[in-house]
Amino acid sequence: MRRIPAPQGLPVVGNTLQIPAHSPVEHFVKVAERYDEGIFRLEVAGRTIVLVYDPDLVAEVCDESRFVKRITPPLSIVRDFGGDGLFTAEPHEPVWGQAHRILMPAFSQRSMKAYYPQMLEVAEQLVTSWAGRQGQDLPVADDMTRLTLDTISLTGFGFHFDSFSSPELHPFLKAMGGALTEAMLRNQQLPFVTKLRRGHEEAYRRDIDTMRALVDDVIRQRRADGSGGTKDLLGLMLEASDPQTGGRLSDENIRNQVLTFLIAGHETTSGLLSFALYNLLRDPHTLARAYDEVDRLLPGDEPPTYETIMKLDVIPRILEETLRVWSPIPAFTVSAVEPTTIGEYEIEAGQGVAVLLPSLHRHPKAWERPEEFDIDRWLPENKKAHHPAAYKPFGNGERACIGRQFALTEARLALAMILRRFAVSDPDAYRMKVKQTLTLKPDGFTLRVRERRAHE
Ligand code: MNH
Repeated sequence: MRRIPAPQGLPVVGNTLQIPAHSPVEHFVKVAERYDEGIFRLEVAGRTIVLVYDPDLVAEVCDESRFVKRITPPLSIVRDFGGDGLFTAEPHEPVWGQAHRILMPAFSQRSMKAYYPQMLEVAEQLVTSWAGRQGQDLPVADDMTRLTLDTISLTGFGFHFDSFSSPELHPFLKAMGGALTEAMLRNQQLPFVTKLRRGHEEAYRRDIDTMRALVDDVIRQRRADGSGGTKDLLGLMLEASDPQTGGRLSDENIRNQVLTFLIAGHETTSGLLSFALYNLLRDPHTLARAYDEVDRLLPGDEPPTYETIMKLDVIPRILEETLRVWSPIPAFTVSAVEPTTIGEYEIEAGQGVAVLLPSLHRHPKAWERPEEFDIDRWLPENKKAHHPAAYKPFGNGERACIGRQFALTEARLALAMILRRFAVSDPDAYRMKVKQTLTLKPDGFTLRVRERRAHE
């Protein structure tokens, strides 16, 4: 057995004070570069966390008979607003299984086809908005957020944010950003510090109230419309029962699920699209291949059909490679069910182990030329060569992302609509600056567009 390497900390506070409050992941990735072992340990805010990024060790912690998701920090903090929604429910809470079984059908490939008209409606609002702002600096992450928030709320709940009709982002987003950032900060704070920050506590509670008020509007509006039988997420939650137990979701749980989907259903896809555009601007050859693909598959001005979007090949590989080099969720955590070992390291029962995705996704044992953006890694003949545990942007096992197909369908469509209509450029040559609010996004990234073809 070997000791898990650990950077030197201070008495009592351990490594807590070494972690920069607003960029913890960037720090963890730097620490990871010092340890070829692919694993290290930190003492943060009175807890021990183990981080892994060697693909063989990750394969072991992805063994669901030995490691399960538990609601530990930061998720136990996110639970202040996510409640017992899917993302922040404990595996043993019956409501997790019930909601999972009720909602799974809403995320099948067939459901994606049903959502497609609304996905298209919002994507068209994006390109219309950009067509009217040619030559201006467009705030990429903000506009991708408008797109993805409007898409999940319209397809999931029949609710219109109409984000493209306003120059300001919806107050829901400011509240969400505030709450997610506070959860990230608290994750690294000694508990007495959290108690001392009274003003932050008040702002945090206000942000949560703002988000809950919106959720209540969404549900109230559906009940007022009386649209019984609607098969969207909210319709299923209000009417379907669990095929296994026959149980229904409580009103309180439905509120938690709606808030969970409003957040989880847009925040990460927005990051994915922003990073994808960043990667394309840095890689003219791949950008040219993407233009070529949309010109071939989507000639003319007619709205693309779902079937055509499913035929894309270059664009989905751009998305897969983007999720490798810039995973919007930079880590997920599982806990040991019993005392166990991974590789030559002992792990105690209950010990949380975080899979550090940026380091895993660039691990030299699993990836050739790891720093290079190369979409051909994702050609079917090359894909098989990857280490099976070296790519986990959507998490693992039964607690993996339920919205994966949703995100990828929406992102394919948005990129295709953007690239078929616009030549994109960033004359200011943006340099990547990652902003972390639990999830990652490029901070201050703008681009410019001009129409590629003459439109009537
Ligand atoms: Mn998503 C869980 C990444 C898009 C809804 N998501 C997860 C996890 C990761 C993840 C990682 C696992 C977290 C953990 O183990 O603690 N999700 C993504 C990424 C994208 C994404 C990278 C986009 C790109 N997610 C979406 C979309 C939706 C969604 C879109 C909804 C429409 N995700 C969820 C839900 C869970 C989840 C709900 C929790 C699932 C569960 O535990 O049952």
